[in-house]
Amino acid sequence: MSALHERTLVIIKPDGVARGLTGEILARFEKKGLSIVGLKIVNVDKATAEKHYAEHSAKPFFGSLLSFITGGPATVMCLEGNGAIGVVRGLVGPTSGLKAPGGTIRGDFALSGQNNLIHASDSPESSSRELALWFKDGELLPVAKGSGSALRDWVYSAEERK
Ligand code: FUP
Repeated sequence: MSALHERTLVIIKPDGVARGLTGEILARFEKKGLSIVGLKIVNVDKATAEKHYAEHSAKPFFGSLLSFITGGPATVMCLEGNGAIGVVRGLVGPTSGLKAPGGTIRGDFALSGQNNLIHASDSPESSSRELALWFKDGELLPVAKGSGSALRDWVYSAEERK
């Protein structure tokens, strides 16, 4: 896959959905020029939550993190675009809503360390693992070939699209 087609897994966590921020958050990604290539709303089950946060299983906050993420519907999506993983992490901001600077999603809408609205993959390895965990085969749009995407034709220069 070329750099323009980098994909990342993003979750609007139960606090974001319950607070009515799904549209606001989605709009930020769309306005940046990222493509939504998968999108669904789910009640997160405990087994999926445990797999998703496996790297934190030994941490003291693991139990409360699982309760939080399974506590209500979450919006799960796959975003695609040039450098999508790093770009989305930048838009999301640092983990704590208290420390995240204004202009980032967490900085603008969160005041908590745990109820921080959103998850975004932090590396290509995490993205591959997380996309396979949250989306079944066939649930994501295939990569549009050539200049098949009108969005891409305007978001990127001709050179970047080659
Ligand atoms: P991030 O990559 O910014 O989403 O953050 P981490 O992967 O380090 O942490 C995953 C989630 O654990 C965070 F979104 C919030 C939660 N967390 C806590 O609940 N307590 C803590 O002390 C640290 C993180």
